[in-house]
Amino acid sequence: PTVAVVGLGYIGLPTAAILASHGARVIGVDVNARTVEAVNRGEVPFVEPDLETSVAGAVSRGRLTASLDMPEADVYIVAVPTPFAEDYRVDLTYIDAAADAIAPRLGGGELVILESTSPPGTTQHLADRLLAARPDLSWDGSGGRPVVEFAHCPERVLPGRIMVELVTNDRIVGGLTLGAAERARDLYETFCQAEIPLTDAPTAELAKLAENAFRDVNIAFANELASICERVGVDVWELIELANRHPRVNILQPGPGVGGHCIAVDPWFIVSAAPEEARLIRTAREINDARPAQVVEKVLAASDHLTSPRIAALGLAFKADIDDLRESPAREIVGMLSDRIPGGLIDVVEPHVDELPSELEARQNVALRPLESALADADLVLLLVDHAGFRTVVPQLLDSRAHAPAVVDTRGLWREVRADPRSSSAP
Ligand code: SAJ
Repeated sequence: PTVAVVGLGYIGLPTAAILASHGARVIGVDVNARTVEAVNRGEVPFVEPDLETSVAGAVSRGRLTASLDMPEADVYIVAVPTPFAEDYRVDLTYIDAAADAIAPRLGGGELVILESTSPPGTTQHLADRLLAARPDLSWDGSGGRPVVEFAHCPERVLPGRIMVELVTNDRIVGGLTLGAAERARDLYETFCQAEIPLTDAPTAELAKLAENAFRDVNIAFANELASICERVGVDVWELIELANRHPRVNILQPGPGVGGHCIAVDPWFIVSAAPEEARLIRTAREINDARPAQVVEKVLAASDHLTSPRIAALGLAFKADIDDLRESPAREIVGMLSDRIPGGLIDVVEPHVDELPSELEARQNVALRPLESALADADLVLLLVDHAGFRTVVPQLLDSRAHAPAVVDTRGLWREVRADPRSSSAP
């Protein structure tokens, strides 16, 4: 089939590449001309292991092209952002724009798949909008199949492991009709080696949100334990390691907060769909959102004996070994520290980016620096992201210094460093 993948971001581009390498002819559509040009050169505009090889191969074999214009296709996969608006309700602007661009291209018989993470009812909303624009293609309900079919097939891949998890993760498919679900399953089966259970669209929508809310609640539990441990003087990392020796206990890791564009966002879609009922899910969000400010207080306490402290802030990405800065707690912490310590300096070390995001770049007391020189000048070392490159290198570099700086390790990466009485564990 010819598949149009609408939105060439972290999900759309890997999906386009993997479909193209499994027999489909794929046209990737994006509103960003630089993205379209990069893909047509076989390049990838962000860091994701093995993605570039896959894209370059599909482009060179003529299976994958990118375009600013919506093509005619047999299947449309919508993988556009679903951010939230001010009141935590979903912002459907991008989905609506995709629907409006697809509508004039339809000839009848197409399958439209929504992959974007969405609140219950969004697939129906997409169908309603498309068919309102094309009443000639609406199903009159008089038996047979609707002319255009709709399904929700939420992505659930982990950034950093996308090309593996596209193949190995089970995939939920929810159709507005059974026929739509079956057609979507047949397409995903071309590359997905795991199981693909079928359900209805609202169940698939809520299942995806529940998965990310589950993780958020469990991270909030770990973060709450970290605060409790701090209060009673217990090492939270050791505590979790010991508790997890129980065969039915698996506590996640505390940290500086929850970032990324999924786990920090999706639970709110559940809260806004059922505000009275979603009490635990809302509280978990609030606990995780409170973490960055707690880290800032901890850093201030550890540096209050210094008039103009120089801080090496290690990591800006939202988690280890990726270059994605979206909703990153590290970024928020650096911004808050810059406000709270106007006389100090914050040297940010982020080996995965070449420049600071604009809101940090604009600040006089924040700079992007190489690891070695940032550590050499630091009064305080603040570990924000557990990038592999920081694990052993930083303790070695710190050991080589005549005067050891204070250490605030928000990820528990350097347990051996914390043997130093001036250093401290997670806040
Ligand atoms: N984090 C912790 N402690 C932990 C685990 C994570 O503080 O023990 C933090 C991370 O540092 C990061 C945030 O949580 O800031 C989220 O990271 P993550 O690795 O848990 O998840 P994402 O956002 O990269 O990807 C999630 C995944 N969802 C689940 O594991 C249920 C992925 O499978 C989804 O496809 C993705 O969201 C998505 O797109 O929805």
